[in-house]
Amino acid sequence: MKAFTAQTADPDAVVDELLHGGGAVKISGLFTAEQIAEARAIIMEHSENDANKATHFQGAAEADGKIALQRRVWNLLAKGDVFSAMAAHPVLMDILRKFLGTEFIMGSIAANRILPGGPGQEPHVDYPYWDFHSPETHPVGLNGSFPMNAQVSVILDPFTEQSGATAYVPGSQRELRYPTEADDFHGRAERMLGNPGDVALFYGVTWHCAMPNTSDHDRNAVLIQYLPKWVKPMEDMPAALPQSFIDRASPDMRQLLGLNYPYPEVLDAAKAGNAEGRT
Ligand SMILES: O=C(O)CCC(=O)C(=O)O
Ligand SMILES: [Fe+2]
Repeated sequence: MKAFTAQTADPDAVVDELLHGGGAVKISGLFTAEQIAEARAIIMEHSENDANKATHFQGAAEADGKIALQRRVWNLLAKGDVFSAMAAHPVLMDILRKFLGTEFIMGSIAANRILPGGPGQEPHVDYPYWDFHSPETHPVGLNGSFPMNAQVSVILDPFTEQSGATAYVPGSQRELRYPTEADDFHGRAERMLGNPGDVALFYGVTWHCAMPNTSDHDRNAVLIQYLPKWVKPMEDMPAALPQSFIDRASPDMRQLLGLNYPYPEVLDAAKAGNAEGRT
């Protein structure tokens, strides 16, 4: 992964690397050690008591009775203000405005905790392409030439080969499809290695997956999905958050929650008058 810092993460350079380069970059220096420790503690506590949640790309783990070794914590915005600070970090907002359009939204913010012994995931692409194993359910000619997804992983524990750092195939985002046996995903994959506080930012069309955790420690990350304003988000965040959160949300957070773009709307009941057009 090309590596940037909070100071060097030029939006044009990052966007070029996501679309036309490896498909993933590392950015360090965005978060303090205190923020990382707080986020990790909240996730460990929630996932300790509430292990049984919806998850993805874990079919083999479910069949093997190992699904509880990869735990999700959903709806993180409601579980600590530190997660709002992560989602709306100004360096990320600047890059994502270039990549997904100035009015981009957030589709999900969740934790992925892989316990020691956790088996990892199957190689995949992310929402809204995640069911592209059935391409006929998508429009004819759909490809990855413009982005409808960006993924941020905020790394909370050492991401090493042993702990199950995300594997990905650099350059695979240039052709939207699921990898086949002949693509030799595991032979060609590199790893998103990093230290607590680092961010891996990638284009979700890049083939990737969480890998088995053979270390002796938990491997936690905050996974944030960003989308253009008009893609249906994966989590219904406004419905899952208390009204008090929405009432005090910053302008950037309101944008991320999709509140600036009101469709679908009951237009029969909407304010009368011209609502769109250049003049
Ligand atoms: O946690 C990871 O390493 C990757 C998770 C992921 O790709 C997913 O859940 O879609
Ligand atoms: Fe993924």
